[in-house]
Amino acid sequence: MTQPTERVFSGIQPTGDIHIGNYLGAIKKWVEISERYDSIFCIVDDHAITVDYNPAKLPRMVFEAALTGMACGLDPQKCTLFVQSHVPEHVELTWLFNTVTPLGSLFRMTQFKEKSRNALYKAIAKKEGEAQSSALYQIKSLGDATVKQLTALQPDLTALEPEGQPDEALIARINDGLGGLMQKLQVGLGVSEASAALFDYPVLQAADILLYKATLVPVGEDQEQHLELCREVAERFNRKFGDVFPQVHRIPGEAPRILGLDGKQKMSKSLDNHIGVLDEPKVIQKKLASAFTDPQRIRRSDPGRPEICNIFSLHRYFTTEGKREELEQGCRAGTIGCFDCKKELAGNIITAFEPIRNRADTFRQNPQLVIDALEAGRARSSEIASQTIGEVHQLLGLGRRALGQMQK
Ligand code: AQP
Repeated sequence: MTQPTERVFSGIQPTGDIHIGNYLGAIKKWVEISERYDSIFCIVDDHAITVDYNPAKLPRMVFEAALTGMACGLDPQKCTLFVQSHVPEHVELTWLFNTVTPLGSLFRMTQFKEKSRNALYKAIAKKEGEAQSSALYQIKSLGDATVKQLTALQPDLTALEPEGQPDEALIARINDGLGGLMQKLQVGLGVSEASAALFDYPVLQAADILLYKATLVPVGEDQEQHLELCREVAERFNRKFGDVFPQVHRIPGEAPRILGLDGKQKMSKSLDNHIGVLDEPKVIQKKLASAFTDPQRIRRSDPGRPEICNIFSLHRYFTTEGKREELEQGCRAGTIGCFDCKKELAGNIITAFEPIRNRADTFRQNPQLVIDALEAGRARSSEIASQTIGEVHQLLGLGRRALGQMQK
């Protein structure tokens, strides 16, 4: 490792199979960057429990995420790899950061809106018969109540005279009314099913990064908004308590955003729309066979539009330029069908991930290699984390040392 000047931090959630979006958007860059910088990578299990999950399965998922990362090329000799919940300072710093994080900034986070919307839909879809109707009825009445609330607020808004004396009771009523409405309008109904932890997710993410005073964060494009919040938290903290935390910068991965096989949402572990980096060849072929392509192309002879086809866009990462040109021309002319295009892609993905699958098999036969790497990673991260928390406690007047130094 060359002498590091800046530190890198990034994480991945143990929420399912690590897929080609995670690999091309983040992990491939992690492997490359750990050759040049002091790099810390984390399996973020505290993040994973912000949505519905199975506690009995979580340890296995944490292990699988670490194993997959190592199979992808994360070398414990060149980087620090550990599990978030093994270093409790992440949660502690989150709480402290909560005190400088404006609620308004959190309400703007699109990932919260998306995930709470998904949670709402999942919760409704899981119910059956009367229970489902009652859930839908609840949504309807919540919507109706919101509209009524809006109407009821009108007289108070009319009564408010910007030039006159502030009326405490009137302002309190407007505040309560607008607060409730804005929450519904900004976040949507999904908020009723989402956890407070999901809402606070970006603050935990800021704590993850800043605990190690990392400046470089290799993550996918989807995380840019969370990094903006991280910068805001660092700035607000520094302004209030002292210059402790650096500014962070995103390092883009090879692919900004890989779309799922449904062609609609981003590829995600928790949505059934991904190809796992450890998927067996047969599984890859099967998943691609039913993947979404250009909807206007019904017969093989129909001229295709590669520019709007998600399968064609994936070729960019797995297929040589010459072959891509051939596929593009054939697709436009209607001489190459989606079946052939998918078959080529499946073959190339299978070949690209073969060494990763083989390394994963080796780690599976020697699981202690993974456990030992995580333990070494925990020891190193804990050391840095406790130093940062000590510094923060001192500034905030918290902890035993601060009490020992209290002013008379
Ligand atoms: N589709 C994607 N394209 C490019 N990059 C992606 N990343 C995730 N999906 C894509 C990047 O992978 C890293 C790890 O992601 P994460 O596990 O922290 O959370 P996520 O972004 O929520 O990933 P998933 O797969 O969508 O997980 P679930 O389903 O649990 O929410 C991040 O750097 C992310 O940018």
